[in-house]
Amino acid sequence: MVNPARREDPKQEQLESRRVSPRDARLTTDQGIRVDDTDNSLSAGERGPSLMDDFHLREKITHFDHERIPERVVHARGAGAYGHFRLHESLAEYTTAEFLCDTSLTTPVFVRFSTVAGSRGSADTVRDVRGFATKFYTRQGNFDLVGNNMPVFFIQDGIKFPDFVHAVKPEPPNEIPQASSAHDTLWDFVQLQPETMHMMMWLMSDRALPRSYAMMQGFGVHTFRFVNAEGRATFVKFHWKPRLGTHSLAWDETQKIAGKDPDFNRRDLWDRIGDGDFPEYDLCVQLVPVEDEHRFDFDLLDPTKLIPEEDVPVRRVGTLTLDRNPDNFFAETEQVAFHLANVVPGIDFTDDPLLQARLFSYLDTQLIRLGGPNFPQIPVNRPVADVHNHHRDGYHQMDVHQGQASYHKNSLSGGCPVVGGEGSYTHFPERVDGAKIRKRSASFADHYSQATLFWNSMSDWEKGHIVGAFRFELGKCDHKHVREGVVEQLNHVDHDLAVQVADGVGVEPPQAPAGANHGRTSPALSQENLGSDSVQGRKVAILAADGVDSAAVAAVGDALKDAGAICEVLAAKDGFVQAANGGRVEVTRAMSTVASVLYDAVLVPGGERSVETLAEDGDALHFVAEAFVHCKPIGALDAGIDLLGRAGITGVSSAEGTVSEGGVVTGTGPGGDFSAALIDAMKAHRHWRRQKSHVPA
Ligand code: HDE
Repeated sequence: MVNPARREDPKQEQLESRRVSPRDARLTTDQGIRVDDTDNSLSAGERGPSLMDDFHLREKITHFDHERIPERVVHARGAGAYGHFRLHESLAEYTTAEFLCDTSLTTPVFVRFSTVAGSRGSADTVRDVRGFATKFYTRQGNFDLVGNNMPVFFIQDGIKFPDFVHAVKPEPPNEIPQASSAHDTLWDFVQLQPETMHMMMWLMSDRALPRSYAMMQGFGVHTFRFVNAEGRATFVKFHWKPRLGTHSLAWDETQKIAGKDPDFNRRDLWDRIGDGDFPEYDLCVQLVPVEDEHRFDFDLLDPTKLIPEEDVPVRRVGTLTLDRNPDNFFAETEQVAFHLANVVPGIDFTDDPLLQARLFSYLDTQLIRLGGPNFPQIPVNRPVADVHNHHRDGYHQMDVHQGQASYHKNSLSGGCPVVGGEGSYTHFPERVDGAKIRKRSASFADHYSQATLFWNSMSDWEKGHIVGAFRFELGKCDHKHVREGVVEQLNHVDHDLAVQVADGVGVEPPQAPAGANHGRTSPALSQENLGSDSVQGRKVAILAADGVDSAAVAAVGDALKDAGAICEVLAAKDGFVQAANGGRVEVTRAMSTVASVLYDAVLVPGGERSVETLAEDGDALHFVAEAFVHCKPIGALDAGIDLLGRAGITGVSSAEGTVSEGGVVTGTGPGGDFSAALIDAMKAHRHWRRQKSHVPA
């Protein structure tokens, strides 16, 4: 479904000529010859051997044999969508990039979200960094912003990337564990490479467990350089801020979803776009004048550091809207080729050594993955800007280049294509001087201050989740010296953190802090401060059985839908349930096909017979109890309140009217109050302070 508000989209127009529909078509070979039978091979007699004459059989099998291409060495698992970017505030003062200067322009984009460590078929909800790669099809050529959902990285220098990736990937002897950092090699790497500590804090936080790609921030990570029309440079960090707020899943929940619906995030993105609930993000920039390059207590070129938003404000300059699902996963999402070096005039690089190595890697990797140098001609990768040069031939050349001359300078093609002129890319003439050395800059030496800043900025519940994550991951490490080494590193971040982790993983807690905690915080880092006022796209399960109060289902359901939530009625069987008033309530899904972990909130409507039936049903009891343990909003009306007690949830109010406490909303009668209170509880997304509960689920 395309956003009807979009009038024209040059990228979609370009793709249209490449789209192939089977409608009204006849089955043919690749040569266009109509096929009379595709179910039986040509053979010599009914039980005789197959014949080489069967060109259709040979072609069909051969193509099948060659269907696979190598998966991405990292970020193999992903999901993509098209959309558009609208600029609200011109940045012409800082950059000549037209799509960031002209507020009348709408720029088509393709975005691919991904996990990093797992294989193509791995589950979506693993603890991992998420890729957030955006290809802007600008009129000046493609600009790729190949970012992540965390603002820093594990290493400072690209030469360590193969080491890091080998450590985090499944271990060589048995290829275990899949898509998980909870194993010895990763933590061995970490304990010996303290520059990882800041990123490990992010990875152990809830940022590694996004509820939805639509509820996740994005970051360009490196410091880039804007260059304006006068040639003046400004350092820039790119951010994406989701309109729906930044929300996460519970760790226990992510593990269960990995079994119940391994495509959870991919499906969520697909469904949102299909339903017209388009994910939106604000593009934001942090701008640092070149004169201020050395004013920070860290190096701007160090990708393990962020610029606290309290120090340099984040300016919202435009909005990205994802509004079209791809037609074909392989053709588009798998074949899309991002490259950090795809920049347009006005955007340039810096000497960040991680960035520099990436400038090499992305082109190189596409050559093996996509099989040759013509991958920019694959429809999803093609710019909307004209492409003319003297690159020729190679595997899968799609263009038919005319003319005698494929060299510059030429007179035989009239000197064309002409080099230079207005709008040409000019590299920033940075002055460089230095001896060839292999040495990390002293300005990159502090590995702990920002890890401490992150820890200090967390709310109590976030700290609890981080400690739990470290205990889980280290608890999976067989080597005690690896656990000890990590605890020692954590002691440089924060003593209390190190002690708590040590306590959980059988390691002697450090006696004294390795250094004093600087006590600084950055409130912008805490998810406590990153909510939104919207329940758009949140999924609510309504539990029902025969005898359910259909008026309550309708009234609360309508209020939730009006607020943008999605309601699904779940019952023991598909079809419908009989309502208390004799009518019918349609069942969306049988409870056995889903689970509470696939929903954001639960509603138990009244109706005594319905509640009695649910109370006898282990699936229903578990559903409610588990939602409670995962700190989800729960609404219960009239007799429905009893089900909470039967599920082991104690201390629930049975007072008249609507009562909302810690995300549990009870009501007698489905008045407007109840729906409003439930929606309010849902805005908080999760009631994490509830986590000390002893409900067994
Ligand atoms: Fe990547 N990275 N990376 N990376 N990266 C790839 O390119 C690499 C880094 C990121 O959806 C690969 O086409 C090196 C940082 C994303 O298709 C590969 C280094 C950040 C994606 C590669 C880094 C990223 C990739 C694998 C250290 C966040 C998925 C397949 C020098 C700012 C793009 C491919 C997509 C993919 C190399 C570090 C983000 C091998 C060598 C830092 C989102 O080229």
